Amino acid sequence: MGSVRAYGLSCDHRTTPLGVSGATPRLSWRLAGADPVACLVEVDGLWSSGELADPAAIGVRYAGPPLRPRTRYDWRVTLRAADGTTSTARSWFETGQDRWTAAWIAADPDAVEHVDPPTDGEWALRDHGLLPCPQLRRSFTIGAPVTAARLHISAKGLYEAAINGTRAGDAQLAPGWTDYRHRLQYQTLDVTSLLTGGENVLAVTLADGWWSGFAGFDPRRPGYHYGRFPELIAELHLTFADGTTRVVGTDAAWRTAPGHVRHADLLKGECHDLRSATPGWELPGFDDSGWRPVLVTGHDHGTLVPSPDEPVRAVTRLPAVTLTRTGPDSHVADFGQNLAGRVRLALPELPPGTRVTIRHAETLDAQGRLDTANLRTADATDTIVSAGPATVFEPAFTYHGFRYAEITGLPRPGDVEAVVLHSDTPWTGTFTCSDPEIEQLRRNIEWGQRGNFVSVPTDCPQRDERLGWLADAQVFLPTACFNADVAAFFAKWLRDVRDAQTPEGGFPNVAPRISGVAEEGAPGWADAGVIIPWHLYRTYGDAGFLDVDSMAAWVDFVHRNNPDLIWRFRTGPHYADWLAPGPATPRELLATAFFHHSADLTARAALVHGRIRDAERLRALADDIRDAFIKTFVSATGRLTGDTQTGYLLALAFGLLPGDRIAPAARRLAELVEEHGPQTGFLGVSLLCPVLSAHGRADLAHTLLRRTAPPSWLYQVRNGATTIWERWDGRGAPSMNSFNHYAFGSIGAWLYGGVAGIGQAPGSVAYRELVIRPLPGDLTWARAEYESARGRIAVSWERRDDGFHLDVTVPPGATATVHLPDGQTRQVPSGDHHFSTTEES
Ligand code: RAM
Repeated sequence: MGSVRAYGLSCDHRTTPLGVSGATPRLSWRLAGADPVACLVEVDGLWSSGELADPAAIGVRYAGPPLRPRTRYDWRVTLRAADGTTSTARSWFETGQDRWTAAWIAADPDAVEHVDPPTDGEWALRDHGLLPCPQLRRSFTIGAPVTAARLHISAKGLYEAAINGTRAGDAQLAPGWTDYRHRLQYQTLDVTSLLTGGENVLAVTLADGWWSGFAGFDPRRPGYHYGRFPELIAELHLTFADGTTRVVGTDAAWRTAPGHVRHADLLKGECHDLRSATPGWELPGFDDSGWRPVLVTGHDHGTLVPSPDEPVRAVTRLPAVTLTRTGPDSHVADFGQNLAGRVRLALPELPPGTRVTIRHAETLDAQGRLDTANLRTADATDTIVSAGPATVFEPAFTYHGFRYAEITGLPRPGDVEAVVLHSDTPWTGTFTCSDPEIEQLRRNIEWGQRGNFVSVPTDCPQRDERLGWLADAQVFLPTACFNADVAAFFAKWLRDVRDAQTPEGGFPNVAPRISGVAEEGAPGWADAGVIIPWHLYRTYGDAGFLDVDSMAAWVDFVHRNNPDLIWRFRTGPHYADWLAPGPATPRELLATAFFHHSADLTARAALVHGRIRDAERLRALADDIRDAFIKTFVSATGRLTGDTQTGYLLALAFGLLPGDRIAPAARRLAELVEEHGPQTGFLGVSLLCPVLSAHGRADLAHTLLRRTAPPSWLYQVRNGATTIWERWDGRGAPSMNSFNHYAFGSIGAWLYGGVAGIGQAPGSVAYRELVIRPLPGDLTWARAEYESARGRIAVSWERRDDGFHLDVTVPPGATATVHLPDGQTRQVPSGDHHFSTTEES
């Protein structure tokens, strides 16, 4: 008994979003307190859900009359508890633009001159064809009080906008990366407080970004993936006190000139020459008569969509832990943490023209110098040329993956900080335990997530790659979902994945699609187009993640090309079990296991949407694939062709084995693990500990977790890792040896789900039916807290002399089956529960 309360209200998985699109946004909330007995959702003055059939629901789709564009809607959720008390929680969302009128504008790239001749490296990057970043400005006059102002803005490239000299919004690397041929995101910003009476100035700097800069590793094609130069579109919608409105949009009246940002590129780095600055250009009163008119490049608005995710933000800053002199005017800063972001550097007063260079690296060589061999062609070099006065330098349109930075050109650097950038997904999980090395491993995993969730889930943040590889994301997703609320982040990226789906139904290897990467998806990579939506649905309870047509198109594509149900053809570049240190898992076995898994999950997804006929067809297909798998790869005694760890892991995890061969296969897996340690690559690794523990070998899973010899997780920790390495042992050709690649960090989910024991029953979504099964191994205590889609889940256990003690918090509307280490099972309702047992079995 007691009151109940909704909190964490969100619309389409974001808190108070501006720019919601679609006719039926999803409204959701978390629950605290007692179980609700009634629930009502109202969008003020427009729609009431009526009492929901499920009083403990945590989300509902708006189903009222059409929403108007650019309008704020207040909404609330009212809950009643069994004791009759009610509570109401309120939030709002604002709808996006419906009809753009503004023009696309740009600085004419052919009119941009390099005013300074190249010197010894100052413009070294000119060789790459990088041009100065255009500044664009528009002055306008406001005669009456403004009550609301919204800036809708996007760029082909990157933009940073200011109104009257104050930055509009706090997004970095906006508008973010999508396949710009299909979709270009715009942001909507509340800029009411930035406007004044009289003259106002909207000022924007553009950079190449993913649009026309270097991205990925295609050596044949330096940049220009989507276009040749950056362009801007913006509409400032002003509402005046008398109810009238006015739009100031991008048009031919804008003026442009290059400024102090001489080039900016995601991979190459950024150069500021402060001698070329145009002071006051963002403010009223600036004389822009010497600036050029902009080029109007078009009026195409067809690809513009509101941003559905949290932007990349400069989330935190880390001061240099040490600053070591390496030469008369050079120093190496160590930030103590491998991260993605950039260096912010205080510069003293200097002779004008003094050039200061910042290079970045993940590691140092034996002499304490930067080791940049693994960056490949990513120069990751930022340059500042002083105009004289002291200043603070921070690049705006690039980011690097680094722990160390070498600063050259200063006898003594001022304050040096690393600015950490990532998609600002709200953190939801914490895990601590009695082994400090495992805690360090968990921090490394979390930092891997920070460094690689930068607009898209990337493989790595440092070298000339940083692509949205599907398998990396797929295996890491369960970990990511515990660490943070990644619903909006992945809702956005799944659109990139679907944009990249071929007319034949094929999912890609990377999304957004980009030249230089084999387009046809490999087993385990392309299947992420099915696996990820399914896991998001189960985690967040939003069936909107399940695009059954897209998922089924993938399964049917593989089927069409492999009618005998063994996936041999159209396997793309077949990356197999990428970077597995052990014997190779037979490719057809691995591929067919994923074929089955995709068919199986798509059948379930069809059922969720009530598409019974599709579900039955896909279920029958999944069953047939399983039969073919068994016939082709499974011996009568449960041996698999190839006899590899990943083979057994896939077969056991995806339910591919007949009942009588499950135990022998699990035993064989355990033997292989005991004998060799982990031998999996990217596809097998996320399943290792979960599958071992699901088959009675939690002890062995713990042994793996705490193993320190290579290959192992703690080998990395013992060798000073602060993120997860691309290779188990961190050794390999430098061109393929990233120190911030999260795939092997997929063990993170097992810390929450295995060691702490937070799980859900097979048919449960959004943690409605919790299964709490702590696996203590030989740890003495562990604690996990998880802000799930339903509400707070917490598990804390401790071994003491008098036995095993467990505290569990079950969110409202949920139940839990608690498995104690002594073999006992308890069923409990929502609330806080304590269990003690004297012995363990
Ligand atoms: C590598 C990427 C990625 C992996 C693919 C197959 O270059 O770094 O992690 O998924 O190749």
